[in-house]
Amino acid sequence: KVDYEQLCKLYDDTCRTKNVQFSYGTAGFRTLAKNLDTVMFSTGILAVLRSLKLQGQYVGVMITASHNPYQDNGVKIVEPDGSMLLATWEPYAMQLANAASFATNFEEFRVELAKLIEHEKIDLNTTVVPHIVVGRDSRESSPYLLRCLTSSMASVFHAQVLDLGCVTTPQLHYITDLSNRRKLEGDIAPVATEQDYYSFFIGAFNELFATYQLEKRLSVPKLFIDTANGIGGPQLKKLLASEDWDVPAEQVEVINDRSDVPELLNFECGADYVKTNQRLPKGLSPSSFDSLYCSFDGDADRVVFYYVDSGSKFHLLDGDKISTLFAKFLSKQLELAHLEHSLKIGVVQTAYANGSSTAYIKNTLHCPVSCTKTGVKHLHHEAATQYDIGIYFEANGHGTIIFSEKFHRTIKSELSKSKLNGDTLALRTLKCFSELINQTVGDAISDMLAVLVTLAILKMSPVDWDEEYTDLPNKLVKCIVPDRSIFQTTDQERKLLNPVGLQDKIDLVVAKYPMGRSFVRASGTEDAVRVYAECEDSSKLGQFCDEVVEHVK
Ligand code: NG1
Ligand code: ZN
Repeated sequence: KVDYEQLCKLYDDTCRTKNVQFSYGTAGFRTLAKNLDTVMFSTGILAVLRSLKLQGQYVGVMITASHNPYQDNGVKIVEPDGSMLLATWEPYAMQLANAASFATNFEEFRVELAKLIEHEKIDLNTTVVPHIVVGRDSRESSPYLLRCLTSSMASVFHAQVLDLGCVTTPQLHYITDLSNRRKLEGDIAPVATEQDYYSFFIGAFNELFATYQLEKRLSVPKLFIDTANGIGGPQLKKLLASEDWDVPAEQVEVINDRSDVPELLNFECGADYVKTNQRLPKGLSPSSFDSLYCSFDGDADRVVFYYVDSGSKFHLLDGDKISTLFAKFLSKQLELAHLEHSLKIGVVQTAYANGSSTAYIKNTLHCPVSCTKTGVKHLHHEAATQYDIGIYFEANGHGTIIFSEKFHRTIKSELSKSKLNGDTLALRTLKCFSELINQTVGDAISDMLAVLVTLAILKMSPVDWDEEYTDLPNKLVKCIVPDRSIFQTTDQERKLLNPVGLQDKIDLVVAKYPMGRSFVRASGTEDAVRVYAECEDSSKLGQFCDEVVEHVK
């Protein structure tokens, strides 16, 4: 029985931010932390309703604002299988937050809540116990926001709440999924832990080295990992401290790991900074030219790699480079296992992928490529529905690989035939590799391990990796306009429908530049329009981009 008296009290105590319009975007709710109390309160209730709707399965809730500055925070809901909140529930999240924000008293809020419960036919008088998993990144505001989020869960809705404390976003996704799988299998103590996460991924990593009888060393003398002074730092260190992790300690150095100093979060470091500015983060000077570097973002769901050549030139190995490396490696394994005709491998990109990467995948790797709209959920869906091995990455480093049910069935059955020939090595590689990947969501730690092991097996240096293809010079700029909602697109955001006539003008500009490509779309996360341009000649790129921007303004 729901205790509405208690809910009223919590509503009055918690919802201090009033008359602010909230929207649940691609990254959930995200704004200044001091304005999030009301949203946390309503999101906590929504997560419980989602769990009730799904017969009490674990629903995840993550408190994070990823690569945003330290003053921000945010929250998003995760489905029982570790994927993002079902699209049809996003409007509910918004309605409930705005109901709490604009209601003049609890009764008004309760009316809106009742409508939602009625609409989704949720039975609050059930014996089903809702289960919730919560996690937060390292932000200073998170413990308070966590209380706003969870206060009603047990006291009003009798939910069981598993608090993971500080974890990365992908850990929360992974643990939510694993807890449900165990619950489904009838495990009496289904709750998965952080420790499960470390042991599974290290296990798969070690097994791949063992499969190839490789000495357990990275293929580069040293790897520097910039953790953006976020939660990736302490979590990565737990992995490195684990008993089973036996890469020589001197090969790995974690930098920008001051998650205990709030203001340093994402400040002049991290994946977003490195990708946007195409330069080394704070705290790194190019000491050795044969080192490999990588940067996570603040909640460790993105990673980009880079190195510095002997002429001190910075080279970025971004999401496109990561997906092409995986595509090269996994296509080869499929061929070696003679499965290239029975299992379909493909790469999913957005319009922001460099044109050279797309050409390389099609023409050199002979692998299918799809393009979707920006936003991980679009890429994830395409990868999961179109391919048996669906590799997807946004250029900014967010991505993963999804292996289909058919993939697992096929590998298992082929392995059971236990042919003692060359196929077995490829089959074991494919199996272990699928276990090294966090298939619920892009994961900096898991993606990093997968890159390291791939480089080691292929005996590739960062330079070899980079030289597979050369990026076209490219530029991404933000343009502030009076109303970004008028910018409507088609063809996976590659063409504008509105404002009428603008696309024709852009096409005329593009035609002037060899290998030119440019597109314009409204950002989903910022009040701005983004203009992307790439062309063959780097000395003309600035002018090219400016010309498009002039038409947009
Ligand atoms: P918007 O603001 O819609 O361009 C940005 C990133 C996306 C994605 C989302 C979610 C670019 C150009 N856009 O989206 O790739 O990561 O944020 O955080 O990097
Ligand atoms: Zn992130």
